[in-house]
Amino acid sequence: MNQNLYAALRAGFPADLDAVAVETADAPAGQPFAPLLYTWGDLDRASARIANLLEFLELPAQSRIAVQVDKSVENLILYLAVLRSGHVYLPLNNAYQAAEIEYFIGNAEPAVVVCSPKNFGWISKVAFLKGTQHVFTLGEDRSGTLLERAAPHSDEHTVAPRAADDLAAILYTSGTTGRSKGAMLTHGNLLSNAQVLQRYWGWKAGDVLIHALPIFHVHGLFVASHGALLNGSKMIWFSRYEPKATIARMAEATVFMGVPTLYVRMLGESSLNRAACSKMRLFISGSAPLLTETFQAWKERTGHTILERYGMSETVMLTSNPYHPKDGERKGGTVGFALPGVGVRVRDDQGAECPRGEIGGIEVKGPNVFAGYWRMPEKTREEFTSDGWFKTGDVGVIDKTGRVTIVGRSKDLIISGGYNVYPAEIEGVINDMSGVAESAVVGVPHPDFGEAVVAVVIAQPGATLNADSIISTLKARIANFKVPKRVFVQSELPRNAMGKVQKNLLREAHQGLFA
Ligand code: MLC
Ligand code: AMP
Repeated sequence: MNQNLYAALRAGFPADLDAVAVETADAPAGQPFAPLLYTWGDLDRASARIANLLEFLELPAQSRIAVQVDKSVENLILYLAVLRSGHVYLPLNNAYQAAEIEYFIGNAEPAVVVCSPKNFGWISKVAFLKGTQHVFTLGEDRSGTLLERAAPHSDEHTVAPRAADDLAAILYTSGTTGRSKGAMLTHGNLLSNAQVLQRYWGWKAGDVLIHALPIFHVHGLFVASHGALLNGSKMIWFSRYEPKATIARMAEATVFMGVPTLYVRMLGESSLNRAACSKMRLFISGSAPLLTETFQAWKERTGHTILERYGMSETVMLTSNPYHPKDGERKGGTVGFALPGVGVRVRDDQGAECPRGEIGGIEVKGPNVFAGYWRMPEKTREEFTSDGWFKTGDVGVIDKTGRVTIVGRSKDLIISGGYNVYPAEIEGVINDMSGVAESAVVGVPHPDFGEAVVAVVIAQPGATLNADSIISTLKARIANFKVPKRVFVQSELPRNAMGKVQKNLLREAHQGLFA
């Protein structure tokens, strides 16, 4: 049987291909809003055209197709086209700046790059220099060369045969040291996880998903989109998140997925109440810790208990609070139980498995766990135990009933509004600025983003540094969500007897900055 993920998603489409699969809920930036309706047949035919274009280009097998565009339904269709053509989808956050893009393109060596028309000038230059043969454009408003070039191709296409362990996508995730690593996900990783979630979360006929997340990360691209596609469920499609408009569409929907910031922002709207959510059956949160106060406030305001789950780019979804009451209670502050087929264990520093109730490093195993980091066999080996479990870098505890609670991270990572920021990367960029001797980057509590990035910078002797100009220099060099919300220029960093920077003291000192 063809194990191509698209074949399985396609099998989930309803018999009536003229039914609406996606309805847009906002307009491309600066344009008047008129809803666009895409039927299931549209998704199939439009992805066939792009798949036929990719085949016409006679790309080497398993070519990487790198995509950095604004969110649109056509972007989703492009993803489906890459799957069905058997190539490898490589989504890039649209906040990434030139140096970041240069690294990803140099590392992944994509045969095709698709970018926004407004970025064609600089991205095509980078891509052609790195050996990419084809650069297409795709605008939020369906403009650009990709659709133009695909238009003459047939809207029928035979899905390329793929095995479960063939690559489907590469998702770059930053590391605690050095550069980003490309997590290689197979058709089998993605399909097994989507099927488990379809059952575990009780997807059913008549479900409608509000899709308000970006589609360049696991949460929006895989968890949300696959859920709806595999179940043949309609999506109400926001190209950017707007809390008031999202609440207004809940009367027509049943499922919503978001990072905690999306919930915090909706709680700030007076229109959020029980009546607005009366048709909804499931609110899912993940990608970052959901504060128990948000969990509680949501329950009080809407009458719904948010289901929190836990996952990673390398593993897709790992654990989930129960959907069905028979499987247990949804508890705030916990991430629930290992999903069916997923192994989760907690081990101490010596590698001994912790007794239930004791804290240790979370390790996981299962058909969802990725195939390794792209062209980094050493890194891949380091992140797996000798008996084949993946070390998540998260620290947690499993209770007697099997329920998992995350209590921290052994990796130096900040999660801001659901995006990961690695302090080592930001420190590296700051340290390269003239006049900087050293720096330390930490995350501190933030009411909107959960955590906010803060930098403490030390000047070289005789140099004068200005916090605002450090921020504006950073904005030109790294994605905006990585840029520190505040920079402090100090005379020294706190260090312990071994000379190691005491980041805990910096976090304590700036704890109340955004309170
Ligand atoms: C935007 N900004 C952020 C930010 N997002 N700052 C810190 N953290 C963030 N996440 C900043 C911008 O730099 C800008 O600053 C200002 O906020 C406004 O920008 P914006 O683009 O208008 O922001 P907005 O559209 O409001 O975006 C906020 C958001 C977005 C929460 C909607 O960040 C978002 O969609 N987050 C979801 C991320 C996600 O999907 N994560 C899943 C990863 S998968 P300035 O200074 O320029 O004005 C994963 C695995 C798993 O983790 O388990 O799911
Ligand atoms: P990413 O590399 O972007 O896939 O981020 C994965 C990381 O997000 C995990 O290793 C966790 O640290 C974090 N994460 C995901 N879901 C949750 C959650 N529900 N609670 C706490 N942390 C989470």
